[in-house]
Amino acid sequence: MEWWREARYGMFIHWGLYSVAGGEWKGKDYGKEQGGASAEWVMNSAKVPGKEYRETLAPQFNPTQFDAEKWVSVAKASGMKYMVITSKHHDGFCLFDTKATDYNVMEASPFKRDIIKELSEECAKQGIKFGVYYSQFKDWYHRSRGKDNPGTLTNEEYLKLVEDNLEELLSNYGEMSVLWFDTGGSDVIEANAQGARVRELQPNAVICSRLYNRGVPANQKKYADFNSLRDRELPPERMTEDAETCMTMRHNWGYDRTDDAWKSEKDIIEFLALCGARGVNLLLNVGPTPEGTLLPEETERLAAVGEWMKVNGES
Ligand code: JFZ
Repeated sequence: MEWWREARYGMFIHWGLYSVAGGEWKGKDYGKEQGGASAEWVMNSAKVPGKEYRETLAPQFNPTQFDAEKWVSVAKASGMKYMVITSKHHDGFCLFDTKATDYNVMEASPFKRDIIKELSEECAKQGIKFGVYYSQFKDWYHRSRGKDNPGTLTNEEYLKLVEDNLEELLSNYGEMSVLWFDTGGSDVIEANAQGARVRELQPNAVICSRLYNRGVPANQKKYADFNSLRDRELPPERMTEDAETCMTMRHNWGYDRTDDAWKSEKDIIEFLALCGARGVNLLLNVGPTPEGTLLPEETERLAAVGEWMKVNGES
């Protein structure tokens, strides 16, 4: 945990097929729904069958402007010490080279570049710790969502997919520093097995407690609200716990074409300072475009934090 405790501030990246949709499906905007659902949830919100979602979006996923060197440099200049990217979000699409499903960037999209490989190598080069978000429970493509959307795999096959994906992510990309599981729901036996595999293959990786759906203790509702940390009264006995919060720069995590709810530079810096004061790491999210770029609104904010960090951050 040593590096992680010192790291304090990292980059979260939500990127995938949903970025192509940009929060819209058939002209309707799904990215504005408050209280959870946002652009990266469009498949679920618009009830899109897996086949249709894939056939519509995967052929369009061709982010030719993607440049790992640029993204990692921007993170580093902002004072960030680690990076976590969605290797597979709830839509099931894999941004890495996997043999376990053909629903991946190499086989299903024209891009045919292993995004996880390029970013992990660049992070190693620039001295930034690298980790992946992996949606181990929700997978609207491979797993059944009811009889209208049966999914491509049985539940047993799905668990095997997770096992195989973890094996690949933990073996093929050098040091994996974070395994950011999300929205737990798996039974404890599955979750234990997945956690144990991480421990075996990458003993130093930090594992997100959402593997067990423990990210948000029910009796700590204030804890759950990313944007109310400033109002949160942390009981003294929790002050020494390892904790991380994540915040996105506007409403959505994934790229959204119309979301203008940008947080100000001041808000972000204040929030980061507050996290620092309370010993909580901040994973600040960007949602890159389908072309593979960060938005100017994002790079401006990251640069502003970088200026502040030069004076106030620890190196
Ligand atoms: C989850 C995802 O569903 C979402 O798409 C995004 O990846 C986000 C980082 O994580 O959404 C959550 C999960 C938990 C809470 C809020 C959003 N929570 O506990 O308040």
